[in-house]
Amino acid sequence: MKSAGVLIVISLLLTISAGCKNKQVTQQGKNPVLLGFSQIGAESAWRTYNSKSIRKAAEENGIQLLFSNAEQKQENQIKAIRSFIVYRVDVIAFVPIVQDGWDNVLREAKNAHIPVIVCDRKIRTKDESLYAAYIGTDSVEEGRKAARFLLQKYEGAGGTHSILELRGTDGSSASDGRAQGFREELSKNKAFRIIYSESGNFIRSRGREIARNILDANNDALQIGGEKIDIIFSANDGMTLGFLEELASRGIATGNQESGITVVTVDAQQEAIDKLRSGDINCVIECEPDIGQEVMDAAKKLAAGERVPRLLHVEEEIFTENDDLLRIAPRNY
Ligand code: GYE
Repeated sequence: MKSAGVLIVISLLLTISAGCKNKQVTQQGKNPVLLGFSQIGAESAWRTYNSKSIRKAAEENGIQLLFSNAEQKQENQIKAIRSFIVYRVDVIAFVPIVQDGWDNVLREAKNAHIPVIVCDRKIRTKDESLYAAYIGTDSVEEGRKAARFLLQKYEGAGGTHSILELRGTDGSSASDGRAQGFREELSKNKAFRIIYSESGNFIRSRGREIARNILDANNDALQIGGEKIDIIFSANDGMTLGFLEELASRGIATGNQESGITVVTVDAQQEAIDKLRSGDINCVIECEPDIGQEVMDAAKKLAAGERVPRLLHVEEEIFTENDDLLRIAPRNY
């Protein structure tokens, strides 16, 4: 009688947990951690590799992943997070496409006692209790690194240096942070002036389009209002590569080629490193897309009710024309 009662309770518990979460039960009979992940989309090679990293790490860590692609729309991300809450996942992780506008949905997650990991891009909120941890890059520092490279390169050069900036998605911490850090550090030398800035949304074809429009309007010269551009600072490699394609098609030199325009770019995908090696790009600021393992570590701890560090900035390098470029390990994307 006693054992029958226990059996009923056990099977009831199994039904409830299966009904609530539809979880696969592992061979050991333990429920795997169920992680809802809302990705922005696939705007760049960086992003595609970032998604790969998340999927791979989930698999390697035995984490059941609900992966949702928002196709560049915040409203889709909010919907995805709501469905994760309804599904009663153990942990929610998401890459916020922009910094603002998350409070309501994150409060819903908090009320449902589901911990949230903010990945890759940061959010802006007055209520820090709405998420457990941030894991990813330090975009402001990336912008500072780009500026520091220029301050050094042009030290004692005399004259003024005009800059064209390609921004990523406006309102995102990745783009706004880089722009902020860049200006902050660059303001130390008044010889630098940003004379043109446009958003290409982190998309390669948009980078090319921006170059095409400027060159078409200026008789194939990279100039704005009659003023020649000396430096290009681009918030990601995708836009840089698109922009450089257009310049090359019109015979305009960049990098350390004869009278080349200086190019500084962020991400460090293989194609950008190749262009650094061939001398078409002067400086590449690394941004690490491979954060899957860190996210899974945090998800497992949070699901177990443990605490995790609030802020994890991944380590990132800077590669310049002055380095021994052979030492750069092959990139994964
Ligand atoms: O630099 C860019 C991507 O959020 C840091 O987004 C990320 C940026 C990355 O699409 O290529």
